Order: sequence, then C-alpha cells, then structure tokens
Amino acid sequence: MSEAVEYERIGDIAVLAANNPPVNALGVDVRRGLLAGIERAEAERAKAVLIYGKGRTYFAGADIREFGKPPQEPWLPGLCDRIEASPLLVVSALHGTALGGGLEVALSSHYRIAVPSAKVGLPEVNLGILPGAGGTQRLPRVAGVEAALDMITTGRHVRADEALKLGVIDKVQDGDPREIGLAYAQELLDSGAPRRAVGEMPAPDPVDFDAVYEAVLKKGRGQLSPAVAVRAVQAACEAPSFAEGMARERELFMQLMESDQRKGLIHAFFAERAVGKLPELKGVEPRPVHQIGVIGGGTMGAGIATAALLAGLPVTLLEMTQEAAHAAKDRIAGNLAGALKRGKISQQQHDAILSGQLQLATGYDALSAVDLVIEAVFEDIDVKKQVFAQLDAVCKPGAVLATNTSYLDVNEIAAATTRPQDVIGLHFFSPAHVMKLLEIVVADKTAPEVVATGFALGHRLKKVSVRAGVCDGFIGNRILSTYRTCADHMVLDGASPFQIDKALTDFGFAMGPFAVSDLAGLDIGWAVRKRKRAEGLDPRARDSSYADKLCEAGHFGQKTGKGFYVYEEGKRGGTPNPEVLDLIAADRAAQGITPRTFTDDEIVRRYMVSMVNEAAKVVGEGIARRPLDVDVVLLYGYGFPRYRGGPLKWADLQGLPGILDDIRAWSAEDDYFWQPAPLLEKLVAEGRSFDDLNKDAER
Ligand code: T1G
Repeated sequence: MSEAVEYERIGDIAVLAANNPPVNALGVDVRRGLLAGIERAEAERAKAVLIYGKGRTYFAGADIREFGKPPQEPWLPGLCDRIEASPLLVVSALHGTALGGGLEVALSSHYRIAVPSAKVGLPEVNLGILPGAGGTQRLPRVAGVEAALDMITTGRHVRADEALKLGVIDKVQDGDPREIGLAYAQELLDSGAPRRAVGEMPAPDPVDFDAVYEAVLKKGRGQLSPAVAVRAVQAACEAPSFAEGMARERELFMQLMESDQRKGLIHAFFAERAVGKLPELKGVEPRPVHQIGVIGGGTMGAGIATAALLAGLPVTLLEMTQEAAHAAKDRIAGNLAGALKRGKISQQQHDAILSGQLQLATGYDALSAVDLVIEAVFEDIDVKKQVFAQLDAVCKPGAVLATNTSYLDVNEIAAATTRPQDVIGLHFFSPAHVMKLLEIVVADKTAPEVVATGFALGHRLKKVSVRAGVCDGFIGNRILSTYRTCADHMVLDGASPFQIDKALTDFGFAMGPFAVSDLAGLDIGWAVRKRKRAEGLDPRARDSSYADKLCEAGHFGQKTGKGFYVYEEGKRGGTPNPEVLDLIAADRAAQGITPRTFTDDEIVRRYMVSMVNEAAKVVGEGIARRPLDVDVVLLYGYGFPRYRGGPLKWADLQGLPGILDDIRAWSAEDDYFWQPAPLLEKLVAEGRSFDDLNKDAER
C-alpha cells in the first residue's frame, strides 16, 4: 500500500487517509492507494469505508502536473465508478478545498460530511478543461441542472453551508475530519442507511441547453471550456444511460485536453505560482513590516494605502497640506465603501480602519518609525529625488524606501539617498487596491532582503508580484509602448482604430488599445509622447499627430466624455468618434501615406508579434528573469486573455520560426521598428522555445 493513502481499520470501518502534501492532489500513487484501500476493505469484510485527507485539505483535484504525460492506471473516472460500485458504505469527510477530481471522488462516495470552513467546486474550466471523472454527470443528479451548470461553468468555490443547501453534501459538522467522518459513518451504519450511488439516481430534468451554451460562450469572450462543459451536463439529462453520459463527458474532456487553451491556462496556473519563487531569494529573510507610510494621496497613493489598510497594516499617509491629506482620506473612504459594498470587509472593519488604522500627516517626521514607505507623488525625477532625500533624513535605519514610479530610473532615485541598498521600486497598477499585479523593481544596489521584503509585502496585500529590472517602463509599460506604437503604425497605414479594437477584443482582450487609452486618459499618452520627443526621437522612428490633435482639442477620453469614442452619461462603453477618422486622414495626407486595407488577422498578428518581439528583448536583457514573468505581467496588468497563457506562451504555441519570419519580412518596410530580438533569433537557431527557458530557470 503506497504511503500516499494510509489504511486503518476502526471497528467496522476501513479508513483511507490521503497523505500527499501540499493539497492531496490525486496523482497516480493516490489513485492506486484508494483503489487498493477499497479492495482491501472489501476483502477484509469491512462494513463501511471512510475517505478523508490528512494535512490542510481533502483532494484538491487531479494532479495537474500529470497533464500532457502518458496517463497511468487507474484512471480517475474508472476509480470513481469503482468507489461508487463498492458494496460497502462509502463516506467522504471534507475539509479545506474539495475541488475538481476531489469533489468527483466525494460525489462517487455514498455520503458526504464536511466541516463548516470547507469549500467544494469543479474549477476545471479555469484550466481549459471540464470535470472529467463524472462531475458533469453526478453533480446535476444531486444538485439539479441549474446549480450544476452554475458551479461547472464558473468554477467557483462553494462554501459548505451553501453546498449543504444544494444537496452536494449531506451534513456539516465542525471538528477533525477523521473524527466527524468516523462518527458519521458509524451513525449511518447504526441507522441502516442504504448505499446511495449517485450514478444510479434518475437523470435530471433538462433545460434549454442551446440558450445556456450561447450565453456561456458569449461570456467567455472566446474561452471554450465553459461552453463545452454545458454540452457535457446536457448529456447527463439526455444520454440514454449514466455510462453513455460518462462516455460523452470523456469525449468532450479529451477534446479540450488537446486544445491550446488548456495549455495556455495550465501555463498561467503554474506561472502565477512560479513568479514569487526566485532562486536569489532562497533563504533570504524579509525585514519585518508592522506599519507603513505612503507619500502622496492622489489616486495611486490612496489606492496603495487602501490595499495596505485592507491587509490590516497601520498606514501613515503624508500629504503637503491638511486639505490635501483630508482629500486623500476621502478617496480612501470611497475605496473602502466599495470594499464594504462588495462584502470584502465588515462595517466594523471599515470603521476601525478610518478611525485609527489610518493616520494623516503633513510633516516627514511622522514617518520616522515606519518599517516601509511607498512614495506615490508626481512623476517628475527631481520631485522624486527631493522626496527620497527627505526620507533618507527622517526614516529609521533599515526602513525600506519604495517608489511607485511607473517608468522613472529607480537607480537615479536611489542615488539621491545615502542608503541605496534600502531603495526599491514597488509599481502598483491602478486601481491599486483592486489590480493584482505588482512589479517589484530591483535597482543595482537594492539589497536581497529588501527585495524579499517587497515580495513579502506583495503576498500580504494578496498581489501577484513579479521581479523587474530597471529600464524605461520596466516589463509591462515597456512592452505596452511597443505594441501601442504598432497599433499607431497600422492606423497611419490604413487601419481604423475601431477595427483594431474589435479585432483584439475578438482575440480575447478585455478592451482594445484605443478604448484602453480612453479609460486611462489620453493626456497620459500625450505626456509620454511629449517627453520622448523632448528627449529626442530617433529620426528613423515613425510618429503620428492625430492623437495629439485630439488632446489639443481637450478630448482626454472617458474623463472628458470624448476621446477615440464618445461616452454618454449612464451608458456602458462608447461609440466611435467620427472626428478621429478625419484627424487620421489629415495625418496620413500630411505624411504622404496612401492608406491600405488590413484584415483582422493581420492586425492581430502584427500587434502580437510586436509584443512578443519586445518581450523577448526584455527577457534577453534580464529585465524579466524568465519568459513566464512577462506572461504573468501581461495577464494581470494588461488584460491579456488568460486562456492564451500570455504573449510568450502564445508565441510558443504559434511557433517561433514563423514569428521571426514575419519580423524579418516587415523590417523591409520599417527596419527601425521591426528589429528582431537577439534572444528570438537565438531560440529559433537552437530550435528551442520560451518554455525551455522557463524550465532552465527551474533547474
Ligand atoms: N495538482 C498539482 N499541484 C497542485 C494542485 C493540483 N491540482 N493544486 C495545487 N497544487 C500545488 C500548487 O502548484 C502549489 O505548488 C501548491 O500546490 C499550493 O497551491 C478529472 C482533471 C487548492 C485552492 O483546479 O485552486 O481535477 O507552488 O499555492 O493558494 O476533473 O492551489 O507550492 O510548488 O495554489 O492555498 C482541478 C487547483 C484539477 C485546483 C490552494 N483542481 N488548485 O490554493 O495554494 S483538474 C483545481 C487551486 C481535475 C478532473 C480534472 C489551489 C488551492 P507550489 P497554492 P493556495
């Protein structure tokens, strides 16, 4: 008997305890252990079997690391059928997160008990697949079709009390899972409770599956798994037998298993967990952070303060005047009111934050005792350097001095202090209390424990933190600037900004680049263009003026009601602004450009290839440690469609040689913009992929 499942006999009950940390994933050893345990219990004439998980959780699903490898017996669907078919009474006791194949094992048990804090779910669609061990057939039989469709197409984790109401579990009781499981199994034996095979329950009543399918497909914005899962649940209602329903589920499961979307989503799952693991931080202890300071109470400063307050940290917010400090407090109160409304905090927590946890100040001395300061003042290098000189004077030794700049030189800011080793960039994304991404910008002299402190703070604020080196725009904004420029070039050459936005939302982006600019404010891009022109543009760089003209007319996007789109009060989204097309036509004429047509495919290809090429430069220069770091930044900060895994995962799935060929072909028309990244050329020459680099980094 493998130690992945321990066998014990308590009276009439055989106890199978899963012991496969960290999350009792149903890897081959666990599956073999369960099968052997059931067979032994039957051979030793037990009357009942209890299945539970040791450690922090019941089974959290199939072992995702086994995906794509040759499957090993016993397969999970067959194992679930075997558990269900056992003549013994099988009981599962759930704690932690019973997810995916884990809930499927529980549903193949005859009875389920759970501790109140347990959660259950079938989140397979979030991995680009669907429940493949009977979940789409058994869940509708216990919870009904509507509830099953909701759980399966959303993948949401359902709390024990709701699961009880839905009939997914039979009893909720606090205590140790082994103890409550044993007591419940004995109670069922004593009461002569019958075996209750879910698979033998009648097929549930159907719903209008075509309508559900269309609605789910639309909501997925191109992601297929939730919609395909609807067809599997449909089989639970329409298949002539349970076994044929299972066969249909398997067929659809295998289709999705072969899909690029599955590869993209699994990559995203592991990439977001890998970004926090940096070899250089192994064994490096972060500095303790018990209270923090935030300088600047504008949108970003207030958002950062809110994120820290929501994580339970006392915050001292510094502004130049009382008036500005109170305006900052109002912004924070607005953010907290939103969190209260979304049920993220209780009224009590809300009040405690505003009546004590948050302190306002107008003098730097107020920051003398904090463990970490985050500066979020106006994006001007001289202003930043003055602020850091002041922090250097007042902050205690060992305090971490962080800047929230989104592109300025962190080395130059650090040099304005006598302790550059304590300076780091913590680049939050707006709104900072909502957006999960945090770029941790490591300057040349930043000490390892200061980097570790940045990651520890990111974890505490529930952020996905990614290490970035110092360059203009770090990882995200640098790559954004390139694919945004590519979009501008396509507009100059004949494409309409509205066609570009549509092509990229069809590709899966939440919004197209021009709608995003309207949301962020066109004045931001205008300031960047003016800064770059002032620094001196390379004469070979193409430039455009249509967006400047829009700004000169006072149109900054959503905040002024007009930009690339026109926004009406109370209406979602905008309608294309026809004035933009006139400005573009004038810009083309002024540059002597004869416009041509672009297909949506060409638009997406050029946009994506420009993104991949710049991303390869970012990795090649070491600004990003691994390709997966870039993928996570684009996924969490730039609305990149998750089911495509990120730009470099997309590139691998597309094939790097074809991408390099395109760049070389397009450099014939613009050899300044389309300069192939040396790393890309190297990988193609070696026949390797970005994923190979990710694997190298693990070694
Ligand atoms: N397989 C392999 N490793 C897993 C895993 C899994 N299912 N789940 C988690 N891990 C690893 C994870 O990579 C990390 O490793 C460590 O466990 C802790 O995870 C037929 C086929 C359970 C809610 O989708 O949602 O069943 O980084 O950092 O924040 O229908 O992990 O430490 O090396 O995330 O407390 C369906 C996926 C599978 C659940 C815990 N199941 N996991 O969250 O910790 S498909 C899922 C989670 C399936 C069947 C199909 C979360 C969690 P490392 P963590 P956490």
